Amino acid sequence: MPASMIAAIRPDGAILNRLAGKSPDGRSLPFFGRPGGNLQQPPEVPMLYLPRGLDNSSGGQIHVDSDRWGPVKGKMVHLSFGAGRAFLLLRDEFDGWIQGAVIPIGGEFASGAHRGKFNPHDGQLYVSGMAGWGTYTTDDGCFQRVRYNGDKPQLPVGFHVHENGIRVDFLQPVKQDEVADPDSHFVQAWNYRYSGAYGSPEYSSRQLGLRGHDVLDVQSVSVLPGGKSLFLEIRNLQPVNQLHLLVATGREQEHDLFMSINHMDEAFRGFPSYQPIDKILLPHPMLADLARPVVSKRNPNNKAIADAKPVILKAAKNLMFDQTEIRLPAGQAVKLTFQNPDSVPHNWALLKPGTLQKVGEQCNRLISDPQAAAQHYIPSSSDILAYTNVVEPYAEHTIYFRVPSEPGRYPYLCTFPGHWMVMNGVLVVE
Ligand SMILES: [Cu+2]
Repeated sequence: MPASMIAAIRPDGAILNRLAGKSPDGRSLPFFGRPGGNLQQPPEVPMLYLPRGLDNSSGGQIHVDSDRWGPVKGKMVHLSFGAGRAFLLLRDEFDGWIQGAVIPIGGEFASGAHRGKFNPHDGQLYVSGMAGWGTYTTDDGCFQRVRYNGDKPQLPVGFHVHENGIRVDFLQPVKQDEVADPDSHFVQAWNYRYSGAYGSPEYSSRQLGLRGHDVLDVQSVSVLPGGKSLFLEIRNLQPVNQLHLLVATGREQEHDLFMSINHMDEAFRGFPSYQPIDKILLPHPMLADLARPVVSKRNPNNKAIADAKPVILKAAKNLMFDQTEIRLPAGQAVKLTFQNPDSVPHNWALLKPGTLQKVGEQCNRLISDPQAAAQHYIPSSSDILAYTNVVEPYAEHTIYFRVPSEPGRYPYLCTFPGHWMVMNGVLVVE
């Protein structure tokens, strides 16, 4: 996954956000992962991606079904495990597509926010959290309440994407003279790269391969009849993985919305300065990424050694190897087959004695390296003696190597970022 994401699955089985048209049998389950093996068709597009700076690791979502939270009843709350924050989650669904937007809610949790539930007694939200790897929060655990204090805040509570701009619906009325200046709002867009890699840099949506964000001009802003919705005319809007909309509804009243633009409704005409525009709609950015060839570095351990002793090692559940200790005689030629029956990719690398911590930390830093996938997530280090490729779910890879001639305890690990702390073991050379 290029970034944290929220995917939508309808309870009636209808599949949303399908890039590939109808599935061959018309009813297969939605699939959001990287296609491999015989799954050649593009996966479904997530409802929305979340910028890494906002939520590097997601917790869960909660339907707001409490009357005490009246103004936002019927919406959803999204929790971030990594950032210990909460967001209001809005949805825009039409034509078999759905896209989401999150709005940061104030306050922070003491630990990585995981699960929330509305308490029927006081109608408020209670959140439990814990820490582990990859959270910026401070405490080992937390149990905290998010209370609606009865204020009437100004908040975005809905949105709809058109080819020529975005309608944003607010809780309270907005005044035309307070929103009319296009320069008081800000819109930027960027894409992620959808690939076999874990995480993606942020790329320009206009210039292929260039890193960075694109600022989009706002041509006009109009308050719509009813007084609570405004339309931001953005003529060069295109499907993008991430759009950041900063809407100002008054002095010191700015609202950040982070959304994905998966699908656009036809041009909106219901505002005074409407002008028809002629533009070519770009394809969804994921389609371009799926067409990109993947070039991998050749693994030096692929070369067969005659009379090598076969050894089979498997990935187990919960980021473990099925064997945490393997014993082999010094100098033995080995044919190691690493099998991955797990649902996430893994690999195996053998290290020099005493280097597990050092190499493990290098592995975790690979998360920000766009070339890491092509190098099988193997950091460049002279402490690595042999390694398998990253093995996709339900696949395997066989390598050949010679057991070191020096007896000792040689650690092995999975170098996929975040796995090594538990996914390790030791080769005892006798
Ligand atoms: Cu792993």
